[in-house]
Amino acid sequence: MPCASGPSAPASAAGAPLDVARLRAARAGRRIGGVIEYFACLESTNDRARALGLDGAPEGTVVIAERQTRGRGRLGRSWVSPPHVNLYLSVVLRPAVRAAAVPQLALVAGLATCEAVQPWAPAARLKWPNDVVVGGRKLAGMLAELETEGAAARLVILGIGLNVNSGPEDFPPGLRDTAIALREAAGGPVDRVAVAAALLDRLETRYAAYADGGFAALRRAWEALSCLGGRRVRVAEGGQTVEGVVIGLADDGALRVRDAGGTAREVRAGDVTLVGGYAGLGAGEAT
Ligand code: BT5
Repeated sequence: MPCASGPSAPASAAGAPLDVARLRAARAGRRIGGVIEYFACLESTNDRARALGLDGAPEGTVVIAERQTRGRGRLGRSWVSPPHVNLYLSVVLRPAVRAAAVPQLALVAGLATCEAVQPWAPAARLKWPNDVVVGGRKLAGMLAELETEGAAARLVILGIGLNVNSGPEDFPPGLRDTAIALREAAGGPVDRVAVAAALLDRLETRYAAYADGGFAALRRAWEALSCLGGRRVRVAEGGQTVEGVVIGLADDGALRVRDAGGTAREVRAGDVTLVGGYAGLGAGEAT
Protein backbone atom coordinates (compact mmCIF):
# COMPACT_ATOMS: atom_id res chain seq x y z
CA MET A 1 0.00 0.00 0.00
CA PRO A 2 1.61 3.32 -0.99
CA CYS A 3 1.77 6.02 1.67
CA ALA A 4 -0.68 8.35 -0.06
CA SER A 5 -3.50 5.83 0.26
CA GLY A 6 -2.57 4.62 3.73
CA PRO A 7 -4.77 5.13 6.77
CA SER A 8 -4.44 8.39 8.64
CA ALA A 9 -3.44 8.29 12.28
CA PRO A 10 -6.15 6.96 14.57
CA ALA A 11 -6.99 9.33 17.41
CA SER A 12 -5.50 6.97 19.94
CA ALA A 13 -2.12 7.18 18.25
CA ALA A 14 -2.03 10.94 17.91
CA GLY A 15 1.44 11.46 19.30
CA ALA A 16 3.72 14.32 18.39
CA PRO A 17 6.14 13.90 15.49
CA LEU A 18 9.65 12.85 16.45
CA ASP A 19 11.90 15.78 17.33
CA VAL A 20 14.40 14.70 14.71
CA ALA A 21 16.50 17.85 15.15
CA ARG A 22 17.20 16.81 18.73
CA LEU A 23 18.09 13.30 17.63
CA ARG A 24 20.40 14.63 14.91
CA ALA A 25 22.10 16.88 17.46
CA ALA A 26 22.63 13.91 19.77
CA ARG A 27 24.25 11.91 16.95
CA ALA A 28 26.18 14.66 15.17
CA GLY A 29 29.54 13.40 13.93
CA ARG A 30 28.89 9.84 15.09
CA ARG A 31 29.43 6.75 12.98
CA ILE A 32 25.87 5.44 13.35
CA GLY A 33 23.25 8.12 12.92
CA GLY A 34 25.61 10.90 11.89
CA VAL A 35 23.27 11.13 8.90
CA ILE A 36 19.55 10.66 9.63
CA GLU A 37 16.93 10.66 6.88
CA TYR A 38 13.48 11.23 8.34
CA PHE A 39 10.14 10.53 6.64
CA ALA A 40 6.52 10.92 7.67
CA CYS A 41 5.66 7.72 5.84
CA LEU A 42 7.44 4.98 3.94
CA GLU A 43 6.38 1.59 2.71
CA SER A 44 9.44 0.18 4.51
CA THR A 45 12.47 1.93 5.95
CA ASN A 46 14.56 -1.04 4.79
CA ASP A 47 13.67 -0.32 1.16
CA ARG A 48 14.63 3.33 1.44
CA ALA A 49 17.87 2.55 3.26
CA ARG A 50 18.74 -0.01 0.60
CA ALA A 51 18.19 2.53 -2.16
CA LEU A 52 20.33 5.08 -0.30
CA GLY A 53 23.01 2.47 0.34
CA LEU A 54 23.16 1.45 -3.32
CA ASP A 55 23.40 5.13 -4.14
CA GLY A 56 26.54 5.48 -2.01
CA ALA A 57 25.17 6.71 1.32
CA PRO A 58 27.86 6.56 4.02
CA GLU A 59 27.93 3.65 6.42
CA GLY A 60 25.84 4.41 9.46
CA THR A 61 23.19 6.39 7.58
CA VAL A 62 19.87 5.94 9.39
CA VAL A 63 16.39 6.05 7.86
CA ILE A 64 13.47 6.70 10.22
CA ALA A 65 9.77 6.76 9.34
CA GLU A 66 6.83 7.82 11.51
CA ARG A 67 4.84 5.02 9.98
CA GLN A 68 5.23 2.23 7.46
CA THR A 69 2.53 0.98 5.14
CA ARG A 70 4.40 -2.20 4.27
CA GLY A 71 6.73 -2.77 7.22
CA ARG A 72 8.04 -6.29 7.08
CA GLY A 73 9.47 -9.03 9.24
CA ARG A 74 11.14 -12.23 8.12
CA LEU A 75 9.66 -14.72 5.69
CA GLY A 76 7.11 -12.31 4.28
CA ARG A 77 5.55 -11.46 7.63
CA SER A 78 4.44 -7.91 8.29
CA TRP A 79 5.57 -5.46 10.95
CA VAL A 80 2.64 -3.46 12.29
CA SER A 81 3.72 0.18 12.26
CA PRO A 82 1.17 2.62 13.72
CA PRO A 83 2.09 6.30 13.27
CA HIS A 84 3.86 8.66 15.70
CA VAL A 85 4.20 6.25 18.57
CA ASN A 86 7.02 3.83 17.89
CA LEU A 87 10.42 3.63 16.19
CA TYR A 88 10.89 2.14 12.73
CA LEU A 89 14.42 2.60 11.54
CA SER A 90 17.00 1.09 9.23
CA VAL A 91 20.76 1.47 9.21
CA VAL A 92 23.05 1.26 6.18
CA LEU A 93 26.04 -0.94 7.02
CA ARG A 94 29.01 -2.16 5.01
CA PRO A 95 30.54 -4.87 7.18
CA ALA A 96 33.47 -6.88 5.84
CA VAL A 97 31.70 -10.21 6.24
CA ARG A 98 30.57 -13.09 4.12
CA ALA A 99 26.90 -13.18 3.18
CA ALA A 100 26.39 -16.24 5.39
CA ALA A 101 27.33 -14.16 8.45
CA VAL A 102 24.67 -11.50 7.90
CA PRO A 103 22.13 -12.99 10.36
CA GLN A 104 24.71 -12.13 13.03
CA LEU A 105 23.95 -8.48 12.41
CA ALA A 106 20.41 -9.06 13.64
CA LEU A 107 21.91 -10.53 16.81
CA VAL A 108 24.12 -7.45 17.18
CA ALA A 109 21.10 -5.18 16.74
CA GLY A 110 19.06 -7.20 19.21
CA LEU A 111 21.76 -6.90 21.84
CA ALA A 112 22.08 -3.16 21.27
CA THR A 113 18.31 -2.69 21.45
CA CYS A 114 17.90 -4.81 24.56
CA GLU A 115 20.67 -2.91 26.32
CA ALA A 116 19.36 0.46 25.20
CA VAL A 117 15.87 -0.06 26.63
CA GLN A 118 17.00 -1.28 30.07
CA PRO A 119 16.38 2.11 31.77
CA TRP A 120 12.71 1.90 30.75
CA ALA A 121 12.26 -1.86 30.71
CA PRO A 122 14.75 -3.60 32.99
CA ALA A 123 12.96 -6.88 32.29
CA ALA A 124 13.68 -6.71 28.55
CA ARG A 125 15.43 -9.84 27.34
CA LEU A 126 16.65 -11.32 24.06
CA LYS A 127 14.82 -14.14 22.37
CA TRP A 128 16.95 -15.77 19.69
CA PRO A 129 17.22 -15.00 16.89
CA ASN A 130 15.81 -11.52 16.47
CA ASP A 131 13.36 -10.52 19.18
CA VAL A 132 13.47 -8.39 22.29
CA VAL A 133 10.74 -9.45 24.68
CA VAL A 134 9.31 -8.37 28.01
CA GLY A 135 7.55 -11.09 29.97
CA GLY A 136 7.22 -13.14 26.79
CA ARG A 137 5.66 -10.30 24.77
CA LYS A 138 7.47 -8.85 21.78
CA LEU A 139 8.88 -5.38 22.24
CA ALA A 140 11.16 -5.21 19.21
CA GLY A 141 12.13 -7.14 16.10
CA MET A 142 15.25 -7.03 13.93
CA LEU A 143 15.57 -7.65 10.21
CA ALA A 144 18.98 -7.86 8.50
CA GLU A 145 18.83 -7.83 4.71
CA LEU A 146 21.72 -7.82 2.29
CA GLU A 147 22.99 -7.08 -1.16
CA THR A 148 25.70 -9.51 -2.16
CA GLU A 149 28.80 -9.32 -4.29
CA GLY A 150 29.90 -12.90 -4.86
CA ALA A 151 30.04 -14.53 -1.44
CA ALA A 152 30.56 -11.19 0.31
CA ALA A 153 27.93 -8.91 1.79
CA ARG A 154 28.23 -5.67 -0.15
CA LEU A 155 25.58 -3.85 1.78
CA VAL A 156 23.59 -4.79 4.86
CA ILE A 157 20.38 -3.05 5.79
CA LEU A 158 19.64 -3.47 9.45
CA GLY A 159 16.00 -2.78 10.25
CA ILE A 160 14.75 -2.31 13.80
CA GLY A 161 11.13 -1.99 14.87
CA LEU A 162 10.72 -0.98 18.52
CA ASN A 163 7.39 -0.38 20.22
CA VAL A 164 7.72 2.72 22.38
CA ASN A 165 4.40 4.41 23.10
CA SER A 166 1.85 2.27 21.28
CA GLY A 167 -1.05 0.88 23.25
CA PRO A 168 -3.07 -2.27 22.63
CA GLU A 169 -5.56 -0.19 20.61
CA ASP A 170 -2.84 0.49 18.04
CA PHE A 171 -2.50 -3.19 17.20
CA PRO A 172 -4.82 -5.64 15.50
CA PRO A 173 -6.54 -8.01 17.94
CA GLY A 174 -4.14 -10.85 17.17
CA LEU A 175 -1.16 -8.83 18.43
CA ARG A 176 -2.68 -7.23 21.53
CA ASP A 177 -1.61 -10.02 23.85
CA THR A 178 1.69 -10.81 22.20
CA ALA A 179 3.13 -7.31 21.65
CA ILE A 180 4.23 -4.83 24.31
CA ALA A 181 5.57 -1.28 24.24
CA LEU A 182 8.06 0.48 26.50
CA ARG A 183 5.24 2.68 27.77
CA GLU A 184 3.61 -0.26 29.49
CA ALA A 185 6.91 -1.54 30.90
CA ALA A 186 7.88 1.95 32.13
CA GLY A 187 4.44 2.81 33.49
CA GLY A 188 4.07 5.99 31.41
CA PRO A 189 4.87 7.70 28.12
CA VAL A 190 8.46 7.46 26.98
CA ASP A 191 10.60 10.03 25.13
CA ARG A 192 11.16 8.53 21.68
CA VAL A 193 14.20 10.69 21.00
CA ALA A 194 15.90 9.50 24.16
CA VAL A 195 15.19 5.89 23.23
CA ALA A 196 16.38 6.36 19.65
CA ALA A 197 19.57 8.11 20.81
CA ALA A 198 20.30 5.33 23.30
CA LEU A 199 19.64 2.70 20.66
CA LEU A 200 21.96 4.23 18.07
CA ASP A 201 24.60 4.72 20.75
CA ARG A 202 24.54 1.07 21.82
CA LEU A 203 24.45 -0.03 18.20
CA GLU A 204 27.57 1.98 17.44
CA THR A 205 29.41 0.41 20.37
CA ARG A 206 28.29 -3.14 19.68
CA TYR A 207 28.81 -2.88 15.92
CA ALA A 208 32.37 -1.66 16.47
CA ALA A 209 33.06 -4.64 18.75
CA TYR A 210 31.55 -6.95 16.15
CA ALA A 211 33.66 -5.43 13.37
CA ASP A 212 36.79 -6.02 15.48
CA GLY A 213 36.12 -9.43 16.95
CA GLY A 214 33.14 -10.97 15.19
CA PHE A 215 30.09 -12.28 17.03
CA ALA A 216 32.37 -14.22 19.39
CA ALA A 217 33.22 -10.87 21.04
CA LEU A 218 29.54 -10.35 21.89
CA ARG A 219 28.47 -13.88 22.66
CA ARG A 220 28.68 -13.67 26.45
CA ALA A 221 26.85 -10.35 26.62
CA TRP A 222 24.14 -11.80 24.40
CA GLU A 223 23.77 -14.92 26.52
CA ALA A 224 23.58 -12.83 29.69
CA LEU A 225 20.46 -11.07 28.37
CA SER A 226 18.88 -14.13 26.74
CA CYS A 227 15.57 -15.40 28.10
CA LEU A 228 16.22 -18.86 26.65
CA GLY A 229 19.24 -20.16 28.59
CA GLY A 230 18.34 -23.45 30.30
CA ARG A 231 14.84 -23.40 28.82
CA ARG A 232 13.23 -26.21 26.87
CA VAL A 233 12.49 -25.05 23.34
CA ARG A 234 11.26 -26.25 20.02
CA VAL A 235 12.96 -24.71 16.99
CA ALA A 236 11.31 -24.95 13.60
CA GLU A 237 13.76 -24.52 10.76
CA GLY A 238 12.47 -25.19 7.28
CA GLY A 239 10.70 -28.54 7.48
CA GLN A 240 12.73 -29.68 10.50
CA THR A 241 12.08 -29.34 14.19
CA VAL A 242 14.71 -29.53 16.92
CA GLU A 243 13.61 -29.86 20.53
CA GLY A 244 15.81 -29.61 23.58
CA VAL A 245 17.28 -27.43 26.30
CA VAL A 246 19.14 -24.27 25.31
CA ILE A 247 22.78 -24.35 26.37
CA GLY A 248 23.81 -21.06 24.85
CA LEU A 249 25.06 -19.61 21.59
CA ALA A 250 27.97 -20.68 19.43
CA ASP A 251 30.68 -18.19 18.48
CA ASP A 252 28.97 -17.69 15.12
CA GLY A 253 25.60 -16.94 16.74
CA ALA A 254 23.95 -20.34 16.24
CA LEU A 255 21.59 -21.45 19.01
CA ARG A 256 22.98 -24.45 20.89
CA VAL A 257 20.38 -26.95 22.04
CA ARG A 258 20.93 -30.24 23.87
CA ASP A 259 18.40 -32.73 22.54
CA ALA A 260 16.76 -35.61 24.41
CA GLY A 261 19.56 -37.96 23.38
CA GLY A 262 22.12 -35.62 24.99
CA THR A 263 23.53 -34.42 21.68
CA ALA A 264 24.38 -30.73 21.36
CA ARG A 265 22.82 -29.40 18.16
CA GLU A 266 23.41 -26.02 16.55
CA VAL A 267 20.54 -24.22 14.87
CA ARG A 268 21.35 -21.37 12.48
CA ALA A 269 17.89 -20.14 11.56
CA GLY A 270 14.32 -20.71 12.64
CA ASP A 271 11.56 -19.75 15.01
CA VAL A 272 11.78 -20.66 18.67
CA THR A 273 8.83 -21.74 20.80
CA LEU A 274 9.26 -22.20 24.52
CA VAL A 275 7.87 -25.61 25.41
CA GLY A 276 5.28 -24.89 28.10
CA GLY A 277 5.12 -21.24 27.07
CA TYR A 278 6.49 -18.40 29.14
CA ALA A 279 5.08 -19.73 32.40
CA GLY A 280 7.70 -19.46 35.09
CA LEU A 281 9.62 -16.87 33.12
CA GLY A 282 9.37 -14.04 35.62
CA ALA A 283 9.42 -10.50 34.35
CA GLY A 284 12.79 -9.90 35.94
CA GLU A 285 14.31 -13.27 35.17
CA ALA A 286 17.46 -13.15 33.11
CA THR A 287 17.90 -16.66 31.85
C1 BT5 B 1 10.77 -9.31 12.89
O1 BT5 B 1 10.29 -10.28 12.04
O2 BT5 B 1 10.61 -9.31 14.09
C2 BT5 B 1 11.52 -8.19 12.21
C3 BT5 B 1 10.78 -6.88 12.29
C4 BT5 B 1 11.56 -5.75 11.68
C5 BT5 B 1 10.74 -4.51 11.59
C6 BT5 B 1 11.57 -3.32 11.16
S1 BT5 B 1 10.68 -1.83 11.28
C7 BT5 B 1 11.92 -0.99 10.42
C8 BT5 B 1 12.38 -1.93 9.31
N1 BT5 B 1 11.57 -1.77 8.12
C9 BT5 B 1 10.88 -2.88 7.84
O3 BT5 B 1 10.09 -3.02 6.88
N2 BT5 B 1 11.13 -3.83 8.76
C10 BT5 B 1 12.11 -3.37 9.73
P1 BT5 B 1 9.63 -11.65 12.50
O4 BT5 B 1 10.53 -12.34 13.49
O5 BT5 B 1 9.30 -12.34 11.24
O6 BT5 B 1 8.36 -11.23 13.30
C11 BT5 B 1 7.21 -10.74 12.66
C12 BT5 B 1 6.03 -11.04 13.56
O7 BT5 B 1 6.06 -10.16 14.70
C13 BT5 B 1 4.68 -10.82 12.92
O8 BT5 B 1 4.28 -11.94 12.20
C14 BT5 B 1 3.80 -10.55 14.11
O9 BT5 B 1 3.43 -11.76 14.75
C15 BT5 B 1 4.73 -9.84 15.07
N3 BT5 B 1 4.59 -8.36 15.00
C16 BT5 B 1 4.29 -7.59 13.93
N4 BT5 B 1 4.31 -6.30 14.24
C17 BT5 B 1 4.63 -6.22 15.56
C18 BT5 B 1 4.81 -5.16 16.46
N5 BT5 B 1 4.72 -3.88 16.10
N6 BT5 B 1 5.12 -5.48 17.75
C19 BT5 B 1 5.26 -6.75 18.16
N7 BT5 B 1 5.10 -7.79 17.34
C20 BT5 B 1 4.80 -7.54 16.05
